[in-house]
Amino acid sequence: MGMTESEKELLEKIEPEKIPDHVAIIMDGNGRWALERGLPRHEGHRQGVETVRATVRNSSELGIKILTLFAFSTENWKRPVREVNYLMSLPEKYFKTELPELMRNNVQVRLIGDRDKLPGKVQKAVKEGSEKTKNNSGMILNFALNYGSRAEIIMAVNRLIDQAGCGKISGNVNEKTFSKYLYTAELPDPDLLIRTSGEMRISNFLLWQLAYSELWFTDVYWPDFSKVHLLEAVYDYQARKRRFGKI
Ligand code: V0D
Repeated sequence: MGMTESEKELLEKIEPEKIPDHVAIIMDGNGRWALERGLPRHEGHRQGVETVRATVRNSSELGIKILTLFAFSTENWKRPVREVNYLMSLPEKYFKTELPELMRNNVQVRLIGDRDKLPGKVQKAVKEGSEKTKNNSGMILNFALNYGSRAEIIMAVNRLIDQAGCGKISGNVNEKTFSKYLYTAELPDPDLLIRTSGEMRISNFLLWQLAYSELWFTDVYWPDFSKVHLLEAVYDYQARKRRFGKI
């Protein structure tokens, strides 16, 4: 594929050996994108899936090792039933069209969040998608579905209490042992968090894991987030690391 001039310029400035290992993204602004165009909200989500496809491809090409996408929060159940139903059709649709490319690009799909409360068809789609890709050794694509960070921390505490109750934990709990009880157990913390659509909040996403992450915000709505924005975020991340290194 051809590159735009701005993509080329950014790529020349990016240091390939210092790509962030783990990038997390809050994909916000599908609804606002649709509203501005006089389209129904689901059109924004449909376009949002296209941006997911492109971002997965671009991240994998750049050498990002883990991409975590916030697809559905525990708060999102409060949206209109019709919208929630539409969103719940997306994982199955995603794998129908994307599985061949995920396999070609050696991408492994995983899920973080409370899967038990998701509709059966979503659980089935996610289970099949992660099983089919489980032996892929390239980028890990982590979808946060029905995810809330405080609930995750409470779940971890309760699992710790259980383990302690049957004598499986000896001594004190430290940060390292605690983090093993989170959904992100075997993953390193994100190096970079991206949030689209102008909101500058964390919104109950990876509260524990983002403790030391660089945060990058853009006004661009998720459906308009493109390769040039990903490159900008990575370039800014590297510039911050360079400045930090000099002190
Ligand atoms: C809507 C923008 C992919 C954010 C992207 C169920 C909100 C498009 C998935 C997906 C959603 C999830 C799991 C999986 C495979 C694909 C997805 C939801 C929403 C909520 F294993 N996009 N996407 N899931 N949107």
